[in-house]
Amino acid sequence: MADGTLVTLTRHLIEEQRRFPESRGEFSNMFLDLTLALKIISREVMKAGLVNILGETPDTNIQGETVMKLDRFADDRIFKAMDHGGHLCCMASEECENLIKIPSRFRKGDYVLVFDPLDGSSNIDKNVSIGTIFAIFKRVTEPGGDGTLEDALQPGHKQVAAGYCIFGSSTMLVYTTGQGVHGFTLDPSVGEFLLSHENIQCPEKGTIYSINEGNSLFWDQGTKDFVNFLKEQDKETGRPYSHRYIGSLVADFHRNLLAGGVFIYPTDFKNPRRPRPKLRLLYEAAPLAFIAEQAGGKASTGEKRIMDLTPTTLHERVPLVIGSRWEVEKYEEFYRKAKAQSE
Ligand code: P6P
Repeated sequence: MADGTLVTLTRHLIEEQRRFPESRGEFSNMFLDLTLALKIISREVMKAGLVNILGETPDTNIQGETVMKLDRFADDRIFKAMDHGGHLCCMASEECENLIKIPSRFRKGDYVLVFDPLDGSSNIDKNVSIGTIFAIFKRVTEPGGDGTLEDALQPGHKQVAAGYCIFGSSTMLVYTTGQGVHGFTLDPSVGEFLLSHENIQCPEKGTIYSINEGNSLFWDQGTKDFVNFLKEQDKETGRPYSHRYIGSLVADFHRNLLAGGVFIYPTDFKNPRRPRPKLRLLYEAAPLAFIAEQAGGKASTGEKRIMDLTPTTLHERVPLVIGSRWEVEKYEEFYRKAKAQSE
């Protein structure tokens, strides 16, 4: 922190818990179990080039993507850290086609964890920043038994917590429980996440846009119009914007959260008969949307608020426009105008 005070994540969770006198500490214990997995994943990611954990497995996941060894490692570490604490009734992972049951020998709890264990797989063996994304819900079915899809398929505004852990020049956990957004940087020498970014605020407006320009032929008209607008010269609105695109959602989102700007992954019309968004609603768009809104930003499909969408399947994909309020609202203007003109 700015004044040099050392605040660990454990201390921060205890302080947060004090806001809820009726709290039994379930959430805090569950969250600390998750951070143990994140520390172990960080250790392996940071030395990945030195041990035989890079490269691909012979498997492909539900998304049809090749499962990288580190993907599988991260998925396995999170499962083993979270399956026995008695806090969860079920889990869902990008790496698993179906809902993940809590082993019958363990107590079923009141929470649901959904996660992308290591997003940015294609960058893993190129030493580019990658990250874990997660969201936590309260179960909606009767307590005690196994969780069901009903417990996992909840709209973003029902999230009780959301966050990501970025494995880059440092390992940083950024999370919200609806009381603002806070960043903790891992000090590997003591194995503690230390508060480094208290109450993160996303700038109202930035000067960066992040999108895969290589797909521009396949964008909808609204996206094309908006990106062309950002490339025009206009001193008053700081245009033309700078283009920054890492191809790792957590890294692109994190930079824009701190510096301001907008990340866009629109629906891809490469096959006009099968328009295809790429990013997943439940464990990518919605958790980051919770963080963006808590930091004063916005997250939209172009016409709908991400946090209002209820997934119909675990791996449902959505178009995502997320970041500073000014840019997201401007994108929505262009998107709606182009859609109206096409109807
Ligand atoms: P493209 C990584 O595979 C990922 O899911 C996100 O992390 C990233 O934002 C996006 O895909 C990159 O996709 O099509 O631009 O390579």
